[in-house]
Parts: sequence; structure tokens; C-alpha cells
Amino acid sequence: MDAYRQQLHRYDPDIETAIRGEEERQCDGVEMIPSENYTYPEVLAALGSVLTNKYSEGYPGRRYYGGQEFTDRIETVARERACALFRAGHANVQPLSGSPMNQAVYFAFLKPGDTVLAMDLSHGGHLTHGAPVSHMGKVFRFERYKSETAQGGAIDFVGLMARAKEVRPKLVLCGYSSYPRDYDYAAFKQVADEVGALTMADISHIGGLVAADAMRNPMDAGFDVVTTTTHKSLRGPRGGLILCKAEHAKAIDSAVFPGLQGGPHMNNVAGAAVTFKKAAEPDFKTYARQILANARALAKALTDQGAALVTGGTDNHLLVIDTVASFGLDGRAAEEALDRIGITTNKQIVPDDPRPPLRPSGIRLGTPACTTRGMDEDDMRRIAGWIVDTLRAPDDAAAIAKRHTDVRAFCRGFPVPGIAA
Ligand code: DSN
Repeated sequence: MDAYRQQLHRYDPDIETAIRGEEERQCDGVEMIPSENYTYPEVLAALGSVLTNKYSEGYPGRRYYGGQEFTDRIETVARERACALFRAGHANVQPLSGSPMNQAVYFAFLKPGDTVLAMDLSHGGHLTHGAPVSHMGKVFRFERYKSETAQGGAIDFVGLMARAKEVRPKLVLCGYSSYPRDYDYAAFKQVADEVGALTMADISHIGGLVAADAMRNPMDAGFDVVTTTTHKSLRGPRGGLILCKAEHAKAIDSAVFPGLQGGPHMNNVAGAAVTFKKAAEPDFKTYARQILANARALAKALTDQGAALVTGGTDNHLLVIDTVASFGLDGRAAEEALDRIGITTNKQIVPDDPRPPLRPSGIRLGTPACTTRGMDEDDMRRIAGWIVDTLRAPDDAAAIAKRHTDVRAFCRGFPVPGIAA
């Protein structure tokens, strides 16, 4: 334990012990929630630094508080690295996380009541893409498109064009949190151009894969704005990043501050800068390719053992098992059964799910976190076996207890970055 942790332990053992418990949980289990990852020790150092003490409203060279010599340097480096990594004209590194990031884009370009054409939530879209329960869903008018699940999750661009001509969106939005395929961004751009709409892609889940050029980059297709959180496949601190064409810089920056937020969290911005440096290294490309290879291996092993996957497979880091169709088990029961053996997933609605969100028809799995620990395709096949055996017999207490021991022993072979053994 380092000196600060010892100090915390002495002062507040309840909290320090809980942090230690979480460290053990992260080491002892297989993390398969596709939006989670283990960040770098260097990022943890930036997050735990004195930058958390500093207010920095404004932007480099134009702040509302003094004492910005070092924060200006950090934010400028973060912006430059983000632009280079994603081939963007401008970057705003201040969004506190994914939700304010997307809200800022809407307010930069839309007036209340304007129409956005976005992916249906049950087909993989995200809450911040205008779900009726979100505030954005009340301020703007969100119209929906779906994927063709029986055709491997393809987007019907003829249908999308017709829908765009009908609803005349001001913004065409693509992006997802549970769609296991890649997008044809050029085709989305064509639809948007036809109706004079702006284009936005939320690549939060695949930010690291795009940075590594392992998946398509919407900036290359001429998108106006691309958003991504920094903590998922990118492996950075929790936070948001807005990338855009240079001509949109002022609108985006004003929408983030003073439009929506106050002072940025400069410890996070420093962590993001370190993350972008890491993502530009050759090793990161190897890492991103392994995330994809692991997802394909996991999908194949699950399918071979009788699991029904939404869209039939995956082209990215995530996959969705229809657990009701495969095992007669709803998503919550499946998630809880896997929790009992130390494999963490999350319950997930499937396209046009007839079941409620807290008892949906499936679970969502992903490979970024396991890949960070060094797991490969053979490990994915082993994990798939544990998953299928558990979901087939979730009430077999003896088998579950034995498997939990096996999972813990397996995990000890894969240290977690940033957590001392
Ligand atoms: N919570 C993230 C996810 O799991 O996809 C996105 O908000």
C-alpha cells in the first residue's frame, strides 16, 4: 500500500476497505461488460493528481481564472493529440462524460423541436440518442431507424433515405451501445447530404478501435461531428471527447462551456492526454486487433455451443446473446447466474424486445477488458464454455461453486494494470 492509501486507510477505513474490495473483485473476475476497461497506471496517476484542485473555466489562453500556466499546456496537448489521432479539425476535451458530450452537440446545432434521425434504442442506440425518458428526448424530436437483424444487422439505406425525406431531420445520428456491427458512414453521409442534414457519429464504444484504425473512422467519411467517451475501448479516464470539422469549433466549444458545463475536470483532461499518447503507439494497434479477434472467437464458440447471437455474430468488440431463445432464461437471471461464477456481463434488451428493460431477453458481452489483461482466443473459448454451462444449469449450486473457483484461479494468471498483486 502506498503512503496516500495508508493515510486513507487510517483516516477512513470504511472507504479504503471498499476500494480494496473493488480491486480484488476486478482481479478475481472476468470483466465482460463491453463498455468497461482497466485504465493505465499512468492515467491513474494523472487522475489522482493536484489538478483536481484547479478551476479552469474557459479554454487555453481564454480562462476566467488565473494560474493557468500548466492547465493550458495540458489541455492544448490533449486537443492536439486527439485531433492527430482521429484526423479531426478540432477537438473539445472538456465534456465530463458521454451524456453532457452528446447534449452539447445537440445544443450546438439544434433548436428545441428540431428533428434528429437516430438508431432505435432496442436495435443498439443509446439513451442519450433521444430516448423518451431522457431530457433530450423531450427537447428535440427523435425519429428512429432500425437494423435488419435477420440480414446480419445491416442498415437498409434505401429505407433510411426514404425515412429521411419523410421526416426531414436537421441531424443524422449514428452510434450505438449494443449494435455488434460496423457502419457504412459514407452511406449515412449520402442520406444526410440529400436532405441537407448535419452528420454526427457517437463512437463511444469503439473509440479505441477507430483510433487504432481497426474500424472505420467517420471523420474520413466527412462527418461533421464525432463523439466518444474516453474510458471504454480507449482505456482512458471517464470523460467525453467531441471531434469536429474546424468550421464547427466555435459552436461546439460554446455549447460545452458556457452552454452546459462549468469548470472542466483537469485531472481527467490530463488523463485523456496520456491516453491519446498511448493510443498513438504501435502496440495499441495490436491491442485493438486482438479485441476484435477475441470477440470473433467468443462469438464462434458461443454459437457452436447453441447460443443465439443478435445479428448472428459480431464485427466489433461486443455481442448480444438472446438468452431467452438460447437457454429459456431472461437477461437478469442470466446476468445473476454469471455473477455467481465471477463473469460480469449486463442484461440487455434485444431488437424489438417484448420484455421490460429490467427483465430483458438477453445479455451483452465484450472483450476490451479481458484483452487488456492479455487474454486471447483460447481463453475466449474457455470463457464461452463456462458461460454456456452456467446458463444451461443456473441452479446447479455445486457446479457453480466449482466453476467460480476455476474462474478465480484462471484470473490470477492475468494481472490487472494499475492494481498491485
Ligand atoms: N453505460 C455505457 C454502456 O454500457 O454502453 C454507455 O452509456
